[in-house]
Amino acid sequence: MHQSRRRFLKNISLMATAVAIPDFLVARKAFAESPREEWKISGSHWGAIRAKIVNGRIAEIKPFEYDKYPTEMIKGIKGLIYSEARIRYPMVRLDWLKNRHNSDKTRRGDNRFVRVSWDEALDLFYQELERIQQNYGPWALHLGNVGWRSTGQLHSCGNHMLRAIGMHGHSVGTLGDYSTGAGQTILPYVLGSTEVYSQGTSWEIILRESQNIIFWATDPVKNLQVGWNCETHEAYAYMEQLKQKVAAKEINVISIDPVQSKTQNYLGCEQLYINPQTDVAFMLAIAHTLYKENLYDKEFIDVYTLGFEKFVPYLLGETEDKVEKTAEWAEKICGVQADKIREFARMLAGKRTQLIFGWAIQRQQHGEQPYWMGAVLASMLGQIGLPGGGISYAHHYSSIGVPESGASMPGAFPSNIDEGQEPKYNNKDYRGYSEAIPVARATDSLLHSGETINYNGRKIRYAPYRMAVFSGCNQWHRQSDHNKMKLAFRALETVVSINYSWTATCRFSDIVLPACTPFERNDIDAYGSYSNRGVIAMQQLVEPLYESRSDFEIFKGLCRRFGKEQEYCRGMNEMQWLEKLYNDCRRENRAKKFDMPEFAEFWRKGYVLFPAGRPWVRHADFREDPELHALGTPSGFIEIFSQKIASYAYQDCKGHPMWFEKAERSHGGPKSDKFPFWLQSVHPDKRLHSQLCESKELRESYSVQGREPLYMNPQDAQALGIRDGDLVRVFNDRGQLLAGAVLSDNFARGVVRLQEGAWYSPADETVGAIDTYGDPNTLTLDIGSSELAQAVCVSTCLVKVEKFSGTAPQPNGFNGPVEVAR
Ligand SMILES: Nc1nc2c(c(=O)[nH]1)N[C@H]1C(S)=C(S)[C@@H](COP(=O)(O)OP(=O)(O)OC[C@H]3O[C@@H](n4cnc5c(=O)[nH]c(N)nc54)[C@H](O)[C@@H]3O)O[C@H]1N2
Ligand SMILES: Nc1nc2c(c(=O)[nH]1)N[C@H]1C(S)=C(S)[C@@H](COP(=O)(O)OP(=O)(O)OC[C@H]3O[C@@H](n4cnc5c(=O)[nH]c(N)nc54)[C@H](O)[C@@H]3O)O[C@H]1N2
Ligand SMILES: [Mo]
Repeated sequence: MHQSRRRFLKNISLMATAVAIPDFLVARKAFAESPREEWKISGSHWGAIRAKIVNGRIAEIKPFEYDKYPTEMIKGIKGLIYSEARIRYPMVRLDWLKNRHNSDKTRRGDNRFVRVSWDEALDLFYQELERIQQNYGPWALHLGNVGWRSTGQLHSCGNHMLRAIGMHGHSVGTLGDYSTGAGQTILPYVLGSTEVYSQGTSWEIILRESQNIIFWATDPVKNLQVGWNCETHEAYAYMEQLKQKVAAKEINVISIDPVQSKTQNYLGCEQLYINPQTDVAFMLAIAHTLYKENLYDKEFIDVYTLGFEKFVPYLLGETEDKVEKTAEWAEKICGVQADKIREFARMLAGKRTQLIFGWAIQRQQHGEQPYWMGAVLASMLGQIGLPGGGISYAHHYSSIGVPESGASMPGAFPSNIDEGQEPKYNNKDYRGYSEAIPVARATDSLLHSGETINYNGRKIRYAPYRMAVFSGCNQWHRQSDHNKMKLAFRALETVVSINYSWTATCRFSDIVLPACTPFERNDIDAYGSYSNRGVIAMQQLVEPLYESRSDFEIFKGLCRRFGKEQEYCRGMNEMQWLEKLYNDCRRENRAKKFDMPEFAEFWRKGYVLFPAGRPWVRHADFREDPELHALGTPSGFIEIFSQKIASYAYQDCKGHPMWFEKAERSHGGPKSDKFPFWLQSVHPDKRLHSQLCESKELRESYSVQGREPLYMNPQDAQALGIRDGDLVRVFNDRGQLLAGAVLSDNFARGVVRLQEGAWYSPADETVGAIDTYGDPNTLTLDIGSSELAQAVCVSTCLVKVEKFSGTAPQPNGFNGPVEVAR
């Protein structure tokens, strides 16, 4: 038994390749009516594109002509559509098909699946929903939080899952998100809004007025490549101007980062190296200097903020910890010399300074603190609400900083059930369990069912959910600590995944349904997530491949099984929905004097563009009149001290920002003697998370020996006998993976990088199995940021690195399932 199983596992990748069908055989109706050659337009997170279709197949993709700064990622689109990893048919895990919810859960992830018909697959899915609602109730079903589903307002796949399943019954939902969980929880207490998803001061104004721009843990040149809606890339025009101003020494730009980022290299600006996870210590010392040297803006503190006097004693070492937060104190933690800290503080205070934070810095333990302390620093500098001054938390995201046109954007397919309607099962009895869990605590909820945790001023009681449905996300990429997940998933009786690619999430599911890609359906989208630059048509480029269907069709089929198909789609098909969404938008815009042609004309042309909006300064209204434009905080002012947070009496997030030591921290911090490297898992340069990783052509442009690159410092590598291009094993107490070494001076000693979204490819389904491709979440720590936000802590992660010797297992993540007979 054991022997044959070993052999079976060894052959997984070979077998999967053997059943692959050449893709020219599968484009259904490819040669039917379509003309031999035509150009179509579509949109994506990576921008708008023009595609040349020849005989029903995509021959060429080029950027939309309006996009002056297209991303290289569009080179991956063809490879994504025609990838080996495409889900071809509905598939059911072998043992689950035999034994249903009593299956052997330890085998989940062994990748053995049986092909079934659409009818059988949807029947099974539906029967499971019935079983859960009838035998248990809403607490037993969990809908995985929707992630970076493809663009397109009609087919936005999460909405389809939420509406269809919501018509059947209630379930356990999620709170917050992976991106900004700590930031979006703390900032409403401090600045009165989440800030992270708000429009920011226009770049035009920043470029004109700022004397200092501090890029704090942010890499906009890398991260502006993608947008939540169809991306315009307009912000790059300002990056280009900024580069010129750096060269002409007109603006002083400094990047505070342990790594020389793509942005820093592009702008040719200065780097201020800081030890990872230590920014708060550095900030406290800056505040200490400003205070001691009388460089802070007392009037601003007086008029616009609350609680400074409760914060100062902490700064001066007059509270419990008795530690004065001097530059000398901070130097030992953050690695920036004391003199340099003081000099930096003076420089900030003397000029018009714009602080611009990224998000990775709050994806760490106590990730609430750097954002809160950033707001305190900005308050002490007194420039919040001034043109080119103050603080921003999002200028690296979706072209924030490009002014809004003011036009309305098309609405979306509804995610909720229609008013006046009821689900088939309207049971709302959660038996005392919470109706929603903080998104990053999904694994803990399974491992610690029934336990109660603190969260943002209330209690969460983990539901022992038994069934999970994932669509528009890749849970086995985004969630930390995959070995912990392997154990937790054993508590699940049934897991359903809907996707177009055979991700690790599909591999660890029981029922897998093949959606089509956004390029195989018709849709419309906003052009520009914040600029509202226009409306873009997403014309179907090719027919759905294999047996894939749009999420709309899939969930229509599910609703048919409980008599709610008509209610679900309101009796409209794809093109009728598009026309409705477009016409609703056109009507709103007519009232605002924005011209839009009739639908037919729009569809033919493929886009509408609106004129640029007016430049704008964030928080200017609050500065002008703090009473009339009070912030959304309890007091209406910037809260340096929060009575509300203090009243929660949490140990890891108190009444004002503080320095807290981390569970693991490099450069002399806890556990660094055992695991000497800080692993950062930033967002990938040539992917959107795990999307496009399946695109072979694009992947081969950055992978090393077929593995994800591990970036590291050349001296560190030399000390370990590692050369550029070597295979390395990266590991800690939580897991192990293979990666390919890339040596670069951009990385300080003690710092290594694996980009998030590398496809999780465990050698087998057992706990501890080596990841053959290099997903950092094989190694990351799965704890909550604090009792306040309970957000992800992916940046709190130490590892050890060694040169790999021996025979390396082949990367096995990209070949789809191993198809077996029933
Ligand atoms: N270590 C580490 N981990 C991280 C992060 C980090 O910085 N470090 N970042 C976190 C952050 S900020 C985020 S936002 C998350 C991202 O996590 P996710 O949003 O889960 O990541 P994606 O890879 O974009 O997954 C989207 C999935 O949806 C599928 N999909 C796309 N379009 C459709 C569709 O039309 N229909 C269906 N059914 N499926 C579709 C794609 O194929 C893909 O598998 O990762 C988090 N994880
Ligand atoms: N190309 C590309 N762009 C993207 C995405 C993508 O997948 N690919 N995803 C989008 C999404 S969903 C999100 S959430 C955003 C993510 O946006 P962010 O979270 O801001 O981006 P990251 O690239 O993870 O990290 C930004 C910088 O933070 C630095 N950093 C990390 N830890 C620390 C620290 O402790 N101190 C300091 N000072 N610096 C630190 C890193 O070295 C890196 O240069 O990006 C969006 N844009
Ligand atoms: Mo994100």
